[in-house]
Amino acid sequence: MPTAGLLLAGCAGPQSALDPGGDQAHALFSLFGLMLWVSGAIYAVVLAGLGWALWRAWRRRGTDARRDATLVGGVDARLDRTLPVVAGAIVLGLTVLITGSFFADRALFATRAAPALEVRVTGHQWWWRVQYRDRVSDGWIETANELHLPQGVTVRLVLNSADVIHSFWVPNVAGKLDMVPGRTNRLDVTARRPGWYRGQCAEFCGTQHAHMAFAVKVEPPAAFRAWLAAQAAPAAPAEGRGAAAFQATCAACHAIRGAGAAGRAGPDLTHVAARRTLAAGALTMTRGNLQGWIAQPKAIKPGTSMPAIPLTPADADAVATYLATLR
Ligand code: HEC
Ligand SMILES: [Cu+2]
Repeated sequence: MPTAGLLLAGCAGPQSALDPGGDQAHALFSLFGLMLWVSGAIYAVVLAGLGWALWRAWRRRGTDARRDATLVGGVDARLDRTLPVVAGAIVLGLTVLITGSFFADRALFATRAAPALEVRVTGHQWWWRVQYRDRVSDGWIETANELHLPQGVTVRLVLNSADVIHSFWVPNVAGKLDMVPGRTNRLDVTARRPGWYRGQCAEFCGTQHAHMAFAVKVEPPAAFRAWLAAQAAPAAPAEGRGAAAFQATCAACHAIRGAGAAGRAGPDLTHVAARRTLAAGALTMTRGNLQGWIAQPKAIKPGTSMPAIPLTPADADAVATYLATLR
């Protein structure tokens, strides 16, 4: 069965609704299974009926021409008998599907109490602003393009858009939900299986839509708390050539908490080097890719709102070195 194995291999992986790692994804996966079996059974019955009719016609070819001719105009008594069976089968099939979809929907919106953790995710062309509610300060801890979820905890994602319609989708964890400008949508997710997953904008939002992804990490609550505490901490005080060049040319758009940079037009860079990917999943996070991105963002994401900033080679090098220390 190597072929079947190969085909099924496409179902697993970090971005697959057929490899559920959370409660909501499980509910959708079960519904998918139910629909597949019911439709598969209907398909098999219809094909069998067709085969049977063709076989009968073939067996009787030429013998019963007169009787068949009367059938064309009139209604055969047998049709009267089969019609209720067919109608009953359709009603039964639809009832099973509607019931399944009703319970899947209930499972998706099962949380009644406000979940323990609230995370704001805002879609931008073409990146994600991610903010965790800080219960100590009642403020928000900001990061970008990466979402961490504590395993087994229900998290409420509060979804918004800053420009056009985007859609939030981490297939292994939950179904997708649109992010609509001027409207707040809520998605409760309960991730169960630790690991790295991939989220993706699921609504065409402009030229770089395909480069609007994000990394998702599901981890045990203790590891999650440690990560969040690290994100909440400010960066080390900025000094040196790289930090100075950053202040002069990048701070208008980017924030680095603790280093006096508070721009809001682009992603928060306080702990940028701790992220797994760069520029919303377009590149892996390495010092070399940081430098490449800063030198020519539009070569990597044509149309991106991050401009190419003419820096001297020494400054470009120093800025990349500085950003790579922001862990
Ligand atoms: C006009 C505003 C603007 C300026 C100035 C600007 N950026 Fe950006 N930057 C952005 C935007 C917007 C993005 C998101 C782009 C995307 O992913 O499509 C971004 C993305 C980034 C990222 C990727 C962040 C991540 O989460 O992956 C880095 C790193 C970065 N910029 C560094 C810099 C540096 C260094 C400078 C100065 C040399 C700079 N930027 C100047 C707007 C700006
Ligand atoms: Cu999009």
